[in-house]
Amino acid sequence: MDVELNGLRETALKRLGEVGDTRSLADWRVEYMGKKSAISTLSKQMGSLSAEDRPKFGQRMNEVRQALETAFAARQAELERIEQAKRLAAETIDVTLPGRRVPMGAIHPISRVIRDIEEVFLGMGFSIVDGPEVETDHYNFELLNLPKDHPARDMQDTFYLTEELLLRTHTSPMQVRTMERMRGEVPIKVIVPGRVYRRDEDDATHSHAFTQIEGLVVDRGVRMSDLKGTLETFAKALFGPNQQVRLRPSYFPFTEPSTEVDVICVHCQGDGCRVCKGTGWIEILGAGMVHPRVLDMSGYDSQVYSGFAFGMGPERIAMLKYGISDIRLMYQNDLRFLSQFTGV
Ligand code: FA5
Repeated sequence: MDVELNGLRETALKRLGEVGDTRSLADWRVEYMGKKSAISTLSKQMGSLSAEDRPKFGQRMNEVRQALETAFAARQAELERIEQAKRLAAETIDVTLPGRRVPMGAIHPISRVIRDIEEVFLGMGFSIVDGPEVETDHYNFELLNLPKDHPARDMQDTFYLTEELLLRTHTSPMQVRTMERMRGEVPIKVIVPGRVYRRDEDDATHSHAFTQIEGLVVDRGVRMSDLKGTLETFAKALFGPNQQVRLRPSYFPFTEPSTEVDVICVHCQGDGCRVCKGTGWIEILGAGMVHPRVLDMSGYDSQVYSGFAFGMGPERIAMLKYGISDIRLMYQNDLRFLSQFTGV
């Protein structure tokens, strides 16, 4: 039995030396030290030995077991070291290799202009609010002083969904919705960016779906000079410090007085060119003092409160700012056009 034990030990250690990876090492352990290993079988046979030989053999058996355990642990540590070294070598990163270029997207010129405009008004203490694109006739027209038979309804040809529901033709219904939400509280200072829809023929300067940014300020003692000052600050921030604004009388049913607002033509700096049709000025928005009737209908006593409002088209402003000749370019998603705005 002793001889057998020695032979077993030799074979096990020899095979251990041949084991090349940690997975085969696990197999070795099962084969030479597991429940069904030759050592286990031998130990079960110990019962057949004489009482005198049994402890001696038991001791030998433990020595062999111990020797195999130690050899196993050493081999395991060695193999793990080798495998880790191999893994690290395979994962080596060459930090001197040039990087792969990640194609950069560009912010769409309309989004860019909206963000720029939002920045300017946030800086002046305005907050930004949102409103529904599917609107009621009531908010889009009636509460803006445009009853059903009012001729000025023709100024904005409308997509109706039902008799009462429509796609909003402008962001002005948000004037009323904001005042209703504020329930007579002042001051109100908001801008409302959003999509609007009109049955306009698409051409170089018109789209049937476009963007507007509404502005509304309501408080005690708001005057026309506040409107002009606000728009001047805005125009200088957006187009440069030498910019000026010019107010021309106009008509909107929901403001009184009403005005169209021009800035100095950014192409010729006011000298007169093809873009500004020789006038030196370009119109960028409509504005005015909130009509007393609109204030009263929205829960603000027009004897106590006053306000101004304006509505601008970011597409037209983007065209001016970036020299875009046709509004339709901004809706076609042609990469040759869009990629020009990386880094703008
Ligand atoms: C209005 O829509 C008024 N609600 C603006 C307003 C608000 C006046 C508050 C007074 C007080 P208007 O129809 O002019 O006004 O449109 C405003 C801006 O939207 C225009 O200056 C122009 O920049 C833009 N716009 C109008 N129609 C189109 C169109 N079809 N395509 C692209 N932009 C347009």
